[in-house]
Amino acid sequence: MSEFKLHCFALSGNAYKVALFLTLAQKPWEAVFVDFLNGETKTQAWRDTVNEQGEVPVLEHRGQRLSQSALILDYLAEVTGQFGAQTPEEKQEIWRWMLFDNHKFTSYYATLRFLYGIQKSGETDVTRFLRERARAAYQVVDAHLAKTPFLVGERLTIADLSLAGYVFMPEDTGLDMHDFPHVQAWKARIQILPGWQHPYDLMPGPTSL
Ligand SMILES: N[C@@H](CCC(=O)N[C@@H](CS)C(=O)NCC(=O)O)C(=O)O
Repeated sequence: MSEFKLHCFALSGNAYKVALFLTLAQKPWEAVFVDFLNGETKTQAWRDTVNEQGEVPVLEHRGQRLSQSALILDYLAEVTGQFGAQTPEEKQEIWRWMLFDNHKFTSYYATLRFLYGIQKSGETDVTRFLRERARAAYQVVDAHLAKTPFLVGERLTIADLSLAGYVFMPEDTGLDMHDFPHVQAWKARIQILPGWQHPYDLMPGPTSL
C-alpha cells in the first residue's frame, strides 16, 4: 500500500500539480479515482467523507486528509524535503506565485478550458471574458519567466508545480501559446525533468466528455 493516496481524475490540472510533485519526488502514490464528470464531488456523501469544500485534489497521508493544492504542495515540500523554500525570502516568493496561480493563472484558464475546450460551449461573453483574464495572467507569468528559468530562481519549486497544473492540457482554449514564448521555454524545462509525465498518463479516468 502506498504512503500517499491522491483523490484525482485525469482532467484535473489541480490534481496534476500534486501528482506531478509525487512523481518527480519519486514518492510512490496511489490514485483514488473521483467521478467528477458524473457529479461525485457534489454528493453529500463525498463531501461528508472526503472534502466538505467539494473540490479535488485531496491527499491522504498519515491519517490526515488535505485539500487545496497549494497547501498540499507546501505540506509535501515539508515532509519530503523536496521542491520547497530554502530561505524566508524564497518562501515569500513561492507563496506570492502560488496565490497568483490560485486566484488568476490557473483559475481563469481552467474555467475557460472546461467551458470552451471540454464542454464545447462555443464563443460566449463568458468565454471571451475568461480568455482575456487568462491572457493577462499568462502575460504576467511570461514577463516574469523572461528573467528567470523557474518561477523562483534556478530550480524547480512548488511554485512551478502549482502553475504547471494546466499548461500541458491539450484542449483548445482559443489562446495562442506562441504569444507566451517564455512560458513555452519553461514548460520545456519541466518536461525534461527525470520522471515527468503528462497529466493524462498520470491520473485515471476519461479525458473528454
Ligand atoms: N483552489 C483549489 C481549486 C480546486 C478545484 O477547483 N478543483 C476542481 C477540479 S480541477 C473541482 O473540484 N471543482 C469543483 C467545483 O468547483 O465545484 C485547489 O487548488 O485545490
